[in-house]
Amino acid sequence: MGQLIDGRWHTDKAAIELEKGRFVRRPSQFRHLVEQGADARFPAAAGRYHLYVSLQCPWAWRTIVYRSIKRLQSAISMSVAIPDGRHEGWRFGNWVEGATADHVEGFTHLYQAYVTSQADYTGVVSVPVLWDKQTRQIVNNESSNIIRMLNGAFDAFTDAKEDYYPSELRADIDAKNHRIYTGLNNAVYRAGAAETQEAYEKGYTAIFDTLDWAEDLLDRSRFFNGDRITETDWHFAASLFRFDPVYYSLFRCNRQRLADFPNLSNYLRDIYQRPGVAETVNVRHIVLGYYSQSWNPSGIIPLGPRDYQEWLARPHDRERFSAA
Ligand SMILES: N[C@@H](CCC(=O)N[C@@H](CS)C(=O)NCC(=O)O)C(=O)O
Repeated sequence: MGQLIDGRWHTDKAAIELEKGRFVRRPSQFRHLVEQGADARFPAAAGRYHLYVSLQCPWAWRTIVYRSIKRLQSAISMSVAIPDGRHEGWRFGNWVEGATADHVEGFTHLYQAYVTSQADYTGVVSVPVLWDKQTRQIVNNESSNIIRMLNGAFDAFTDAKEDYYPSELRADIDAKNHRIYTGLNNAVYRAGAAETQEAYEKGYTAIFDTLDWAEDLLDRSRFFNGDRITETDWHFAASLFRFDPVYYSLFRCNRQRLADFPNLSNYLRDIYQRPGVAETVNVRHIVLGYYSQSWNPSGIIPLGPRDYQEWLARPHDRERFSAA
């Protein structure tokens, strides 16, 4: 993984997100908001915005799944990056099934979007990116912001108006999101990218404490915040879908598989089987994308797991709770 320094791409495996062997995520730098109302700097509109994503990436997946469940595919276009080693950063093209060329700007590399937005940009070139086609700039490259916009700002352009961040649950959602971010979403990288035993063990312990907590909570409730699916569930599911295919093995999160947790297994199937979700989960891109990076020096790509998506499609027991 390289980076941009003053708008120029550097291929070296600069340890930009490592400090003394610990993985430290850098904050996203583009944080504008798309809002309703014609006088907004970035007004919600159909056909104006574009998503640059990867099917591998759990952060990008949040935005992919929101675009799908909110049925915004015709309002917001999308380019899917190649899941490869990223010596040149994320690239676009259609030589891997499921990836796409960039039909909007014709970018071959994601860093072109960053440099077009800010000529002297320095930092990580990450997906997801929400791009404004009209002013040709990045609106926002922080998934937690982007899904809040997709949740509400584009409601005039869809008939799928379900609110995943309802005002009465916001305090609960924010608190659980924080726990899930530190104990799972980001902790898997703390385990997987660690360069010291101690840093790895801290990540591993946080992960399994969080999964044990979730397994217990989901024994009493269909979703994290009751019978209604909320943003927290989308944050959580992003990591769960990647757990057995990648985190268990490549990131050494191997106390047990996700499949060994009965509630988490059934919960994940419940989410996978909701309309609009299955088509956003591409296990081949997940395996290819993680295993082709420097975390796996041999570059050998595992063939498994076998029948993972069939496993996700099996019947679940979550209807023992009320409403979906
Ligand atoms: N805070 C960002 C994190 C996004 C992120 O870390 N994306 C990774 C992929 S999973 C990335 O694109 N890293 C740069 C690279 O791999 O070249 C968000 O949630 O949107």
